[in-house]
Amino acid sequence: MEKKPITIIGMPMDLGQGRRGVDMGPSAIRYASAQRLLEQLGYEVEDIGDLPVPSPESIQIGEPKLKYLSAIRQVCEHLADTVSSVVERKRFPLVFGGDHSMSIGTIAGVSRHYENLGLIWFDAHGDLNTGETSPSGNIHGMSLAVSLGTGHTDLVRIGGYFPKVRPEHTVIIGARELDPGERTLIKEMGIKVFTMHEIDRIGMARVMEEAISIVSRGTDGVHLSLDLDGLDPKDAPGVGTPVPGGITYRESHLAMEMLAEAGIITSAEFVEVNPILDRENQTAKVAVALIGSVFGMKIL
Ligand code: HAR
Ligand code: MN
Ligand code: MN
Ligand code: MN
Repeated sequence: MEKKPITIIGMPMDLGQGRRGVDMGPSAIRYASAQRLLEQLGYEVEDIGDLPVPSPESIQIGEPKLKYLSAIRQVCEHLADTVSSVVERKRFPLVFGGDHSMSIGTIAGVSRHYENLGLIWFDAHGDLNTGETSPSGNIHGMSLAVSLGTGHTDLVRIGGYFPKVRPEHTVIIGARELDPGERTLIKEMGIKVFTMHEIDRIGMARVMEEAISIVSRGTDGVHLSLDLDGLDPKDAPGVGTPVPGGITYRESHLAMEMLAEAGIITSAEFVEVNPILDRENQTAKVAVALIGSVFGMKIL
């Protein structure tokens, strides 16, 4: 990857799910020395701080099928504009979360600069629910559907256009917990999903070769949205919705190293780090190690 200057944005979003603490994710990732590592790798790095997010106690939850819809729309619009201005300044946007509902904003900000954005969704979950299919009403379980143009119009239209990405340019890696409505949407849209089954069966190296070829075909940029719960909870315990049987530390490193070698990633976000549920900041440290790999860190 060329050494494009990097802009770090913190998104202390916790309105998209029910567990407190994920708003401290950006601080935890910073505390694990993300910026220093990137500078050691030779990048020019600026950190523009955290965007404001209202605390859940200070606002109304609203409609139970789409909790905190109005506040999430507002903060995602703000994130979209912030990310967009980073891209305009010819810098690489690197966003620290925060729960995965924030991706609606990140992707809205990035996608307006590309004809066809590729998307890698690294996650235990599909995040392909809508208000109708969600078992929880938590918008962090809807953000991929919204980015593909499916869901509540207030979310789908963030940034003033939709869809942000097409299903044929999207891959999900690490899925192992999908709701019935998400399975239906995957079939209807024809989204390529590398579940844990495929990772076990053909190995992460082949999964990544195929994933890279799908997201680079006919695209002019690729966004990496990495939910730390894609990893096994043994390696990344500090997440709100852990699911056993996940991607190992080593497999996740290989995936990031292969993305670095391919040189295709043009923006990235690392989400769902919850330091309250973590052990000695282990999950943020894993996030920073993966950030190192995706920006070209090598053992030798
Ligand atoms: N699928 C469930 C729901 O919609 C759980 C989603 C949990 N999501 C995340 N993001 N942690 O991947 O509520
Ligand atoms: Mn997610
Ligand atoms: Mn576009
Ligand atoms: Mn998840």
